[in-house]
Amino acid sequence: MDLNLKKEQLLKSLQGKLPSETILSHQEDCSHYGGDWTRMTGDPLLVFLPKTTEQVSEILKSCQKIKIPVIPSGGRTGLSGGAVVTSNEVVLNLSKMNQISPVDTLGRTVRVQAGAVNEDVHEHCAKEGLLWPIDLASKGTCEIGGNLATNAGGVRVIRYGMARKWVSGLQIVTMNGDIIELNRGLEKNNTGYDLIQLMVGSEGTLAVITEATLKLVRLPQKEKVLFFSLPSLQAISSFFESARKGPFEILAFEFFSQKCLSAVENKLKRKSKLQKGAQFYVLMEIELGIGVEAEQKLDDWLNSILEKEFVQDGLMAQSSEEKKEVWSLREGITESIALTNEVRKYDTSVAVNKTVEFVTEAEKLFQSMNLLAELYLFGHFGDGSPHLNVVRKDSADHKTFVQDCERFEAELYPLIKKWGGSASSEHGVGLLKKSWVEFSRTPQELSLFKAIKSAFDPQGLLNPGKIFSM
Ligand code: 2HG
Ligand code: ZN
Repeated sequence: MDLNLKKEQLLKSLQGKLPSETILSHQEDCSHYGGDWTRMTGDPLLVFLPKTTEQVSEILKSCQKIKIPVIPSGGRTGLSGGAVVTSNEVVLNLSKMNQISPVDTLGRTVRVQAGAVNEDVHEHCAKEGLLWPIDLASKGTCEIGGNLATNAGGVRVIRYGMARKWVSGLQIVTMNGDIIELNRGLEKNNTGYDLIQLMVGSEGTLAVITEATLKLVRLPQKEKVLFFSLPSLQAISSFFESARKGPFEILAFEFFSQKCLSAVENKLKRKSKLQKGAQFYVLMEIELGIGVEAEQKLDDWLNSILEKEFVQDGLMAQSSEEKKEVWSLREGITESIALTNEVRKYDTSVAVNKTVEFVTEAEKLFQSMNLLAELYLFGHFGDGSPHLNVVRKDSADHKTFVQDCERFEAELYPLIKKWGGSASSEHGVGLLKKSWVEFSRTPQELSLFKAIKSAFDPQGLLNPGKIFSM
């Protein structure tokens, strides 16, 4: 059926069921919702901005009846193209569903709508001394629905794990319009399959998440932010080994190369406060016990560390301003690199104790290929989750850059497989990592994926073509 005809039919079928402000139909309004942070974009047939779960249900029901595919989306900060429109699908954007209920301090949970912004949830819970532990560089824009649909990671995975650990209830709407409550916020419920865990990481291909009950922890009582320069990856590893045994709990252990730091410094027009630079940097955030004794133990540990040859220089942020300053050096990397030139991202993961060997081999591979591109290394060292960003050199045109990246990834993914790693540690598969899923998943797993997809969405209308093709 002709697209315009389908559009008319859909609007007719929803007449009287949705307030007019929840529907965008002009191309200029719609195109804003066609893409995400990958810069890939498409033209949506229509965009829906529902305010209630019932409206989501009506939209999905009508789309199923008329056989119109739907792309669910939220803050659209994804880096794998999971929320990108590819063939004039309808966009169902949940950003207007952003209510946050009062915190349940006894149960240590909070119920939120899918469009609640991650940072707003943090601020809301902090007033009760509580924390939803998923903290990522895009926190000011990304939304809880997307955090759960992609099983977001971020900078505190080393301490708390991924998003899937921090949810005890989900409200979902399936493609046929059914509204289903999963697990009702129970801490314990051993009655068969865990459908919440199936939803988390399904990237909007099985159902649309409309509400979530999030599990909370106490806010860390005494956080310290430390920043070090180190001469090599091996040095980071030795340092990490010592930090693991240190008199504190590690909340974040992030690394980045000198190239990344220079890009951020150029963007921020400010230098890091370390006296001595080096090939690599580590940002470590820790939680310290209460009392003078804990401070003394930290000082002793720091003095012993600064004597070791693997640390070039180090500092501890002395105020909340300084903490923010140090964090901005790490959190600003993605945006700063994007300003330098065209970028391809490789969101890799290997076992934590294999990180150095893997990154060293990947770096060697990159150098041996003499590409007209530069490699920026950074990421979540403490989780075995290094981000490899390949950036075009000015001397290469777009076409050469794409060919170079294709040559590189044809060897990088087998390397990831060799190390038993994953083609996507935390950004999801979306469109960009689709052809590499088989390097991390077996044919048996992929055929189960397809069977599960068919059970939820037999006509294949929900976020079609994402993660895998049917
Ligand atoms: C981060 O760790 C994000 O800052 C983005 O996952 C990583 O830009 C990237 O490759
Ligand atoms: Zn990351």
